[in-house]
Parts: sequence; structure tokens; C-alpha cells
Amino acid sequence: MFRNKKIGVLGTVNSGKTVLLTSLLWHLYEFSPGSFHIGKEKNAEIKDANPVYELGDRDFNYTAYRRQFVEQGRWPDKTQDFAIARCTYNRTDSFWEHDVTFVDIPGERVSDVFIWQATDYADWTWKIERFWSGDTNILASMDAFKKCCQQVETTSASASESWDDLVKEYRNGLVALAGNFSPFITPSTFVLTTGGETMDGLSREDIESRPIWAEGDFFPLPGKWQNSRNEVLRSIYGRCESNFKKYKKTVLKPLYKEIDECDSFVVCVDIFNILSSGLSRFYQVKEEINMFFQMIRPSKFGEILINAQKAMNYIGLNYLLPNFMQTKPPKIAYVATKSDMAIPGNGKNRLEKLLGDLVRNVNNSSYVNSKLFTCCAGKTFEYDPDSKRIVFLTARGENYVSLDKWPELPTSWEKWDKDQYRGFLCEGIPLQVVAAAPPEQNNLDKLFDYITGDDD
Ligand SMILES: Nc1nc2c(ncn2[C@@H]2O[C@H](COP(=O)(O)OP(=O)(O)O)[C@@H](O)[C@H]2O)c(=O)[nH]1
Ligand SMILES: [Mg+2]
Repeated sequence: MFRNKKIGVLGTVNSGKTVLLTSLLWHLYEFSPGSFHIGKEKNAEIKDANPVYELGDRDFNYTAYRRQFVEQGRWPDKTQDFAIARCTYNRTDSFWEHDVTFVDIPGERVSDVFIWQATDYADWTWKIERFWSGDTNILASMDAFKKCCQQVETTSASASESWDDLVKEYRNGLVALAGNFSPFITPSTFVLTTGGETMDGLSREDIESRPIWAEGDFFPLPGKWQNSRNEVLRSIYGRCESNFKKYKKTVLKPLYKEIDECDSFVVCVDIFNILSSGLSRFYQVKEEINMFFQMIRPSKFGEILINAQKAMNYIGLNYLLPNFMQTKPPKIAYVATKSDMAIPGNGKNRLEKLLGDLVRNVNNSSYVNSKLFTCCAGKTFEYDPDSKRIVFLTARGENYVSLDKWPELPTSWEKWDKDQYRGFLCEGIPLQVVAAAPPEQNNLDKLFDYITGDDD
């Protein structure tokens, strides 16, 4: 008998989702009791773990990622915006056969929630307009675009010239929002293409020619253009409308459908990146997680369902609910990733506290079960107490930082100086890959037990 579960892994680009999944699958497929401790007694074992490939271009590319680790000492490449990993396995402490699917969800797409919820393009432009008017940062960033819209209404320029002007101004607006770590960059393909490319390392020229969406740009236009007597305005409006429709269908629908089917979620947060990026980044990540559970609201997290479950459980009549509703509360595992960067001493406790403070009030429902984790999926930084140095490998060989140069985590999200945390930006290669065994992990096993288990 199979026990099926679908688990969403949510996080902004570089929060560590792909490495976490690669490392987890690796530990399952090449299980070794000494390096992955699961079960009540911490001595259960995984048997017969096998990948299930069936989705073609959406399959999580485990084999390639693992090979990059082992043969090239490289972190996984970014090749797709979202991916799905499915596997089956047995556990020595369970008689079920487990069939678990992980969905790697880019947090950036959460910004598109207004596109997703709009009934059509006109509805979206109206909602966006209303939303923008309450946010001074967005208004400032989009000021030139709005002026450009007004200009287009009065100019005699051709449709294609006006189109190019509008694209340029909207793109500039998005660039400004991205620079401020706004959580509302939509369409989000501008910051994360469907091929997984971000804006990191792009030159100014690259950015100036970067499409908003490679399949067809679009942006919110004044509603009155739809039925305007000016043919140019009508045609520009029509073009946006049709690209909007296509975007919703091809970029958002497949992803949001997966999200809706998830039973539980792992939310990956890179605290080190937030500390070295500043307060705006903090709000961006917080808002993204908030919007995900409150606006996208995956089915299992819906108020109505949860209230029904709660009430029926309370009066002991759970069996009266239809089968699909007789489930345990959905789970959220909040994970501070890359925990090897927190050095022993102040490290893990502060990391967990910062994570807890960041996600507080995200999900107030008492029927959702949530838990905090600090995880390392591939140990990269190691403290050597003899030399009092943090040692790590890079593509050019071994490197180190002395302990007093390594940033100490703050105790809270009070005002902090991001420059103080620049040290967290240094990159290493996971230490274990040289031996080709699964990367050394920390708490990945605990996370796995929690999120795939039936207790708690
Ligand atoms: N030190 C450390 N760095 C990590 C770990 N996991 C990921 N990273 C770093 O974070 C980067 C982004 O990870 P990735 O999984 O690709 O992020 P994604 O964009 O969320 O899928 C990697 O290239 C590594 O540099 C970890 O466990 N420890
Ligand atoms: Mg990834």
C-alpha cells in the first residue's frame, strides 16, 4: 500500500532549494545509517529508494546535479524555474510504501499572485492600479512609465514606436523595484526567467535588452485604452492582453496547480543573505512568505477546510467528513538554510531565533502545524578550533578566514549594518564531495522525518 505525499519547497532564488533537494535525494538513494538519522530511535533505515521520472522537462535533474557535485565540485546550475522530484522508498520502521513528490517553487513567482487571481487582463490592470496607489515605493518607481502612458495617448507615433517606449519605461520601473528588493515585481519573469536565469552579474546593456517576459512583454495599461477610438492604443492594449493570457496559462498555471496540490511545505530562508543585503531584503522575504500562505493560499491551508476539520475533530465527528477532508493538519517547516555558516558558539540558537522572528504571524491558524529548523544540506564551512579559523574549499583550493573576521550573528532583527555581514557572501564548495559520498548534512534528516512523517 502506498502513502502519497506532495511537499512544496518554497524559497527565493539562491535560498538553497536545489541543493537541499539534491542532498536529500542523495541521502535517500544511497542511504547510510551513519550519516542520516531517522525514526523515533534514530536508527530506522531507508530501503529501495528510487526516483520516478515522468514529467519530461519538469523533472528535477538529480543525476546532473549530483554529477556536478562529484565530478566538478560545483553547485547545481540554474536551468529551470520550477521542478518536480518524485521518489518511492520503504522505511524499516513503517509498513507503508512511500511515494513522495517534492515541488521546487521559486518564491519570485509569488509576486504574480495578482495576475493569477485576476479574471482577465482588464481586472488585473484595475487591481494593480489600486495596489500601486497604496505603495509610495512602487509609485515612485513607476512614475516614468505612467507618464509614458499619458504621452502615448497624445502622440502621433506609430504603434511599434510607442510599444518600445512603454516596454523601456516599464522595464526601468521593474529594475528600480528590483534594486529596492520590492516583493511586488510582476511579471516576475523579469527577475527570474523560466530558464532559471536571474539578473545577477548582468551588465547595464544586458539589462536594457532583457525582456520582461521572453515570450511576449506585457504591463498594466489604462483601462480606457481597451475601447479607445485611437487604433494605436487599442492595438497596444490588445497585445498586452494576449501576452497576459498566455503568461497565465503557460508560466503560472502549471506551477500554481502543483502548489495547490501540496500537503505540506518547506520554506527555505537564507538568513545570511538577508543580513548582508539589508532591511529591504528582510521585508521582501517576509512579504513573499506572507503572500504565499495568505493570498495564494494552497488548498490544504484554506480557512473553510481548516475550520471544518477543526470543528469536526472538536466534536469527535471527523469520520462524517468526506474522505479527502479526513487528514492531519497541514505542516510548514521553516528552514534557515546553509546553517554551516553559523559558527559554533553563537551560531545555531541565534539562527533559529532570527528565523522564528521573521516568520512569526505568518500563519496564525492553530490548525496548521509548523516547526523551525536550521539545516545544512552540504557542509561547506568548518570551524577548526586549533587554528581558530573557518576553513572552506573553493574552486582554487583551500581557503580560510580567521574567526575574528567572521561575522557574528545578531540576536534580533533590530537595525543592522549590512556591510558588517559581507563576510557571508564568500562562496565555497561542499567539503564532502571529494569522497563522492552524499554531502555532510545537518538536520536534513530531522526535517525529512517531520515533513514526510505522520506524527506531530
Ligand atoms: N554553505 C552552504 N552553502 C549552500 C548550502 N546550500 C546551498 N548553498 C549555496 O547557495 C547557493 C544556491 O543554492 P541553490 O540550491 O541553487 O538555491 P535555489 O536557487 O534556491 O535552488 C549554492 O550555489 C551554494 O553556494 C549549504 O548547505 N551550505
Ligand atoms: Mg534552484
